[in-house]
Amino acid sequence: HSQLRQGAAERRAETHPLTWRLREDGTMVGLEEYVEKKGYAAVREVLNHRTADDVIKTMKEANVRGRGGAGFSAGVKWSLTMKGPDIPRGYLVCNADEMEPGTFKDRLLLEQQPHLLIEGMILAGYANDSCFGYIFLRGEYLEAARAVQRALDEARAAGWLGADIAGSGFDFDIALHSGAGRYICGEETALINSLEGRRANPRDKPPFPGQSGAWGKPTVVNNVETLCNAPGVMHHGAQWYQELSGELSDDGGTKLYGVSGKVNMPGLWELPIGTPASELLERAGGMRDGRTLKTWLPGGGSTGFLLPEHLDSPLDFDSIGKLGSRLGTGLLTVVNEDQSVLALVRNLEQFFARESCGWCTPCRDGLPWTVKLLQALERGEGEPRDIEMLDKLADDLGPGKTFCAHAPGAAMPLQSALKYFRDEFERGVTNPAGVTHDEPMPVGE
Ligand code: L3W
Repeated sequence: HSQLRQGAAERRAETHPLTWRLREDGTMVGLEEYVEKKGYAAVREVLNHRTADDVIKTMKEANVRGRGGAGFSAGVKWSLTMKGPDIPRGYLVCNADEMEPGTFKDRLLLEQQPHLLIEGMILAGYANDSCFGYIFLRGEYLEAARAVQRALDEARAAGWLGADIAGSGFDFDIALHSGAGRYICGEETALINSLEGRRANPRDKPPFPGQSGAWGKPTVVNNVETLCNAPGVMHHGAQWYQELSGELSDDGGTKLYGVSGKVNMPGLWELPIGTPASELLERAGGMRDGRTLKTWLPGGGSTGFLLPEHLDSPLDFDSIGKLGSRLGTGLLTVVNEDQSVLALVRNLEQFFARESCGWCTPCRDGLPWTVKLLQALERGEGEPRDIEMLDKLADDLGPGKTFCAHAPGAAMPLQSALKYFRDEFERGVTNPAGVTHDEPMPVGE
């Protein structure tokens, strides 16, 4: 298996050298090097010789699933975008507002492979008949902003952006828009509001952005890593992409996986999607200083805790979903035996409470309440009813009760911690009188 995985990653590098393989020295791949490695060849070919429907069909066949965390098929999303002679042309938006706790994959792609992203955006723009593209970048990503801006200038000067790209008659350009550092702006409809200059509250769906998005026009929002898949798929075809993951997963392609926590070598690796978590942990050099793994989050703070016994599971959307968690961003947060899951969950819920836009009641009021109860348990001042209340809150924050996935995301680590580490919560109950924590909790404390 190990050989197979290695082989697939190598094959990608050999057959499509413009691959996003990240560099040891962290430098950016400039235009000259990118073009030397067949960069923008897919754009020239597709824009001149293939139809938008053909691009969408190929993306569907390749089964490129959204790498922002939800795993929705990119090809299906593109096929659902409203387009046609009577429909106004809309926008293609790259969601580069990476702020998920424990997640740092898009930053490295943006810093090192901005031309790959631009090429992916041109292809996506063409497939969706978009008139203009935006890269919505997390405000704190200054190095990424420099790299992306340089690449946009290079691409424009070379005729890969602007009017009549590669003599095809297709006009498309891209602007970089830096956000102001709010997690909720990563939610696609909040992002659209923010882009329009409005307050970043999520919108109710449907209508999905593909029907009515930025300025009421059809808008496709895709994650950085998702868009970086398009040039390879269009250059080599769906089958090539499928073979990269081979028997490991029904999902096609590779995935950027990462590990953080007390391991010997925290980092980021591009591996075939479906690689088991155990192999990733091995690549990270195992636990540091003889520590024992207690639990792990598979893909950011809005996913559910899993146990060491789940390590052999393939890291793909369906396999992790079957375990009651979500693949999310695929960057593992590793927790060792000396760490308190209760404290970790309190920290995450504090983050989610602070980052809530406040639009929906369960999220606005439920998250600070959750933090208050967790803090009381942490201090050892919990009341007997607190754990029951946390169970109820986790349920009330769950899917279907809010406009967006912020509260359901926050519920996942809480619910799974209550399931697997209930003893830690129970140890915090020492206040049978129950009068200490009825005052309101200041959010963001
Ligand atoms: C057309 C339909 N489009 C769904 C589209 C939808 C969206 C995509 C996924 O949350 C999660 C969240 C975070 N017609 C459609 C349709 N779509 N049905 O598919 O939609 P959905 O609702 O499954 O998820 P979402 O609202 O996009 C994403 C979690 O990801 N998360 C956060 C990651 C944050 C980062 C970051 O900081 N960069 O990645 C990580 O797991 O909690 O649960 O485009 O329009 N019928």
